[in-house]
Amino acid sequence: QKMKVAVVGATGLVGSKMLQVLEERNFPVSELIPVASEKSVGKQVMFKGKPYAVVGMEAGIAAKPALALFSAGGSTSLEWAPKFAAAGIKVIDNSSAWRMDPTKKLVVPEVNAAVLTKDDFIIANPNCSTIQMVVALQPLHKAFTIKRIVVSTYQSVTGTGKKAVDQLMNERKGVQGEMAYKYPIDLNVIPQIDVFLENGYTKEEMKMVNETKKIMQDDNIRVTATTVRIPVIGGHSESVNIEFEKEFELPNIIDLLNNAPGVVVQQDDAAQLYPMPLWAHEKDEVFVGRIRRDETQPKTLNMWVVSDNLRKGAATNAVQIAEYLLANHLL
Ligand code: 2RA
Repeated sequence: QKMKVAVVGATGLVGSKMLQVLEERNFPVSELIPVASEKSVGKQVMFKGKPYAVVGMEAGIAAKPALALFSAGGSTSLEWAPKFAAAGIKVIDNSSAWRMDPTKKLVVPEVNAAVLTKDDFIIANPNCSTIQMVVALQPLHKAFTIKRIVVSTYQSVTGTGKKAVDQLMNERKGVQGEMAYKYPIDLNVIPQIDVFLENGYTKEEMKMVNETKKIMQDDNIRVTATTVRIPVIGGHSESVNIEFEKEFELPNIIDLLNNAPGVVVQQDDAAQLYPMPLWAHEKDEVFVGRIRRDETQPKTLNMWVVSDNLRKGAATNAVQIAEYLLANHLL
């Protein structure tokens, strides 16, 4: 049955990607309610070939959608997600506001959709760099029990938003425009994503540490992360080193990944085949390659994981959660 769906933050990079994915996956939308901050009210967004006027938060609630997909920042979500939920509207939120709240579910459908119940009215979409990693790790954790993860990321500027893409494109053209970052990003890498914390890690790094344990439902998994911004737009890449409790055989690892939901293995050294953002852009899968034993210690594996951070890292994962709710009569 079709339903009214609100997209809160409809004019942002993730918001517009959610519109695109809702349309591509033919989610049963009877009417779209694009919601944004006052400054965007009145703007128009296109959905299924029809223009829709952007409305404010109150009007978004008054329209009584069944579902609201949020990508409007943490403070807006903290203030408005509870108001949408109180009106009986199911919220799937892309911000970090609710992810580590013990009363809220943090969901990657391929990993832990089963935690969802009819009582969940604010559901958190994990951080993009966490989503792609746990999709690849889940089948391996089930088979060999992960002890420790060392991950370094190479993250697309689209993760920051439109201003960062504009900064990169301006720099490539030799144009001085508004800066999204403290430093130039073209011909550079910036080893800082989000703010620094007391322990010397950034918020982005601690998101990977904490969210991974919650999604995979195993506090024994030790994670250490270094997250880096690079001048790329197609998606996030990650170098992942995993130490398991149990010994593995490489062909078994590759077989498990080949059969894992949402994963595509790209592994053929002779053909120089491996995942790249160039190929992952605008796709929904998590691409895994460079799969090889860490020869410095037993029960340890290296692999390379690439995915489009605006899609599986955000919009597609959120819509897949909505599809799961619908299929299981939770919406
Ligand atoms: C980033 N993962 O890439 C964060 C938020 N999208 O900036």
